[in-house]
Amino acid sequence: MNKCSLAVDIGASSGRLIAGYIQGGQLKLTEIHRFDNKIIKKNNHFCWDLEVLFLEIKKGIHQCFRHGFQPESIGIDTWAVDFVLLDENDALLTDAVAYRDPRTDGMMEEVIKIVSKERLYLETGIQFQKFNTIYQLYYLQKNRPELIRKAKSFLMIPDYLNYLLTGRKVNEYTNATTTQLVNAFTKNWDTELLDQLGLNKEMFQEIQPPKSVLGNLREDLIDEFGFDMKVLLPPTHDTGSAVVAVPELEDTIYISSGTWSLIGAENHFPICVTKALDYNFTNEGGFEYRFRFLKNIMGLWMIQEVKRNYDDHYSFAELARLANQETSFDSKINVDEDRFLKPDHMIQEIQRYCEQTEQDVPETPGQVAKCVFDSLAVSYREAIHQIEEIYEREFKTINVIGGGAQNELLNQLIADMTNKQVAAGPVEATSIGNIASQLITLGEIDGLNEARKMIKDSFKMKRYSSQNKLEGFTWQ
Ligand code: LFR
Repeated sequence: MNKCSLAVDIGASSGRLIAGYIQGGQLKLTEIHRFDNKIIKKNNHFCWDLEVLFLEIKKGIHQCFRHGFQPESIGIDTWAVDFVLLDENDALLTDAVAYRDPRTDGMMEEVIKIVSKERLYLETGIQFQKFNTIYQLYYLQKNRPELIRKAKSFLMIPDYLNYLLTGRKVNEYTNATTTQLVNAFTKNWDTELLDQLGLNKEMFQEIQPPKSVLGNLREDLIDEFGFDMKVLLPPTHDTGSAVVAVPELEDTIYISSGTWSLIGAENHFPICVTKALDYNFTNEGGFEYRFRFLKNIMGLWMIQEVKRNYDDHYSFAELARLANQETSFDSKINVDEDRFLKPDHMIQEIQRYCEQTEQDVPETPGQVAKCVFDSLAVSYREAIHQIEEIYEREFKTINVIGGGAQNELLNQLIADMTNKQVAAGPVEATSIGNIASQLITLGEIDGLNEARKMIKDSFKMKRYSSQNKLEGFTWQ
């Protein structure tokens, strides 16, 4: 049996368990298990199915032996902001309501009447997104105050899955920062803010940073799997893990490209200036207390929904190919409007937008896809301008990481629109960052710089520029 560290990486549309290990000075990956993650309707809300997700994690752990691995450690990351509340017997008080649920409509506006936008931003450094945990909790406080009163534990999704694995309850730091309730300077719960909102402080757990050892598996799980392993904390926010795996940060803006496109740079301190607030940039907590200064752009969610609206009749690769043929179609949408967060029908919403803005309405799948890709690239370009304005300098390269790095059409569009070099990869950045963080914790990699060097050495990157255009495009 080979030793490995196991990354559990669950995104909004799929999850995977990946075994990672070092061989000949390089980081190697073996995919153990992959599964779908779907939003379900429960008690009138869009929710995540945590029971199914935990079963899939267990299924993956069982499959390790079949792949010749005995994991030494495991680390979980997922999307951010969502949570569950537990009562005094550690029973669930709430469903895991998904951040795209409209329950938070209007909540941000109410919260900023109590606490000013400036105060919120200056202390937390976090962007204003209507789905942030703070607005979800405020919704509960307003509509189901008894739940907040009864709650003894507030756990974010990876915290809860970690609790199921170990029986230990903590709030991991990188994910906790996305609540907009953590002070960016003390790196702890902003208790003054909790008081102002009247939130029950007791339910928040101790914040623990990545590289913490959470503990061992629960006894019943050791019996079930036939082995024990260490449960470690990587950055449990997927974007936090992904940015650990950005191989080139010098003069580079990264785009973590998945359901969302997260575009930004890494800093050793939060940038909470007025301009950053105006442009709605966030300062999310990262590995070793670095900060991700970035902006959320609607991302591949748009094309995932388009594909779903066509009843999955076209693959992503086909949609990219068809888009590439529509050379003269030129309508663009503002991808960052809330109307695209969870429209009833994405294609119709895009069409309506074009109609309302008096542009040609996309009719064919190629036109719809072209409109989405072009509009995403325009939004990236604008965010890059804003970053350069705030930093008062230019960045040379854009490093696209994550699943979206496989979208060659979009990579080329980014190069063309920005006139910058685009480096694409690694594709499994989130799992790689998760594993690298575990290997640092276990003492097998000597810190973040070493990890990034090893990652650069171990995974191929593909380069794009506006001068050297590709002929055909692929997108797996
Ligand atoms: C990406 C991501 C983003 C976060 C969004 C909602 O998967 O984690 O970083 O803003 O999902 O949680």
